[in-house]
Amino acid sequence: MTLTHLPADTTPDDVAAALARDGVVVVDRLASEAILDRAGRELAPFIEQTAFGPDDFSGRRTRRTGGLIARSPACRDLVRHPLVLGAVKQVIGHSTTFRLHLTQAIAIGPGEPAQPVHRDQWAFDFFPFPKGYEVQCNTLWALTDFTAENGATRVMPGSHRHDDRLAYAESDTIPAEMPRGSVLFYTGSLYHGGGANRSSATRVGINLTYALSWLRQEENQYLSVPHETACELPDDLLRLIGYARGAYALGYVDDLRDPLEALRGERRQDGFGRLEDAQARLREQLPVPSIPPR
Ligand SMILES: O=C(O)CCC(=O)C(=O)O
Ligand SMILES: [Fe+2]
Repeated sequence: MTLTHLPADTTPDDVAAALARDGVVVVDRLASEAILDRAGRELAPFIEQTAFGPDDFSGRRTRRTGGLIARSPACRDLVRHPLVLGAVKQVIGHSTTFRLHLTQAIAIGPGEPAQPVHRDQWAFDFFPFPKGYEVQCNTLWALTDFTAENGATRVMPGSHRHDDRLAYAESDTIPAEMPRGSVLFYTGSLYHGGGANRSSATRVGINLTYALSWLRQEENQYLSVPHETACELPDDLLRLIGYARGAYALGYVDDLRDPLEALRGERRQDGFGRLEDAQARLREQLPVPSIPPR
């Protein structure tokens, strides 16, 4: 088992190809020091106030701090990183739209044992999705270096093709070591888990995940982002966090209004239009900016 690392000037195609092959890939040093510093500064007071997890899965020496769209403008940029959105679109763009699934700073403290190995898509009530049908794509941005000693995520490249509900141990996995600013991509079907932190410092990652829009979001964005804050956010970010229909009709408001129209206080009377046109429009609205040439 080896973990593929790609350079920061890689393309969405290469990230998506690695994910199709292995279910996991690291892009090294993608985030600038400036955005990492901003994110660190914005999140620090919230992480400090977060309680440790209540059980072995959440981690009794781990703090999980959410609501990052509301709390951290830097995370609003990370969540829309063009390389990420371009790759995510290829991994789960087989449905009409995808959206943000959760935002979570994961701070694994010294002495934390390894998290049980799992698939993140088990969150969907353990529904047995068909092999190869990806429903979720994750990013975990390294705010500190990730090392085997300090709790780097443990991964099993290729395990996205394994059977469901298998029990693996830490010894079946390898550490996703990466320097600060790198981002670990993995599909919802990859077997993985947080690593044991045998160092004296806390390991911090920012987990931003995306899933098909017809599945329920793990983090409720409508309540995690206060209404007043949502009203100030740009349309593309709002659509990404969930103010868009999940397919032709999912998530509409009262008289067939699109959620974004409702948030903006607009009222159109023409409903959603023809199915094909509506689907094409929803796809076009996906915020997938092109990567400027270097
Ligand atoms: O923090 C990590 O390295 C991964 C955590 C994880 O996999 C989870 O909480 O689902
Ligand atoms: Fe996980």
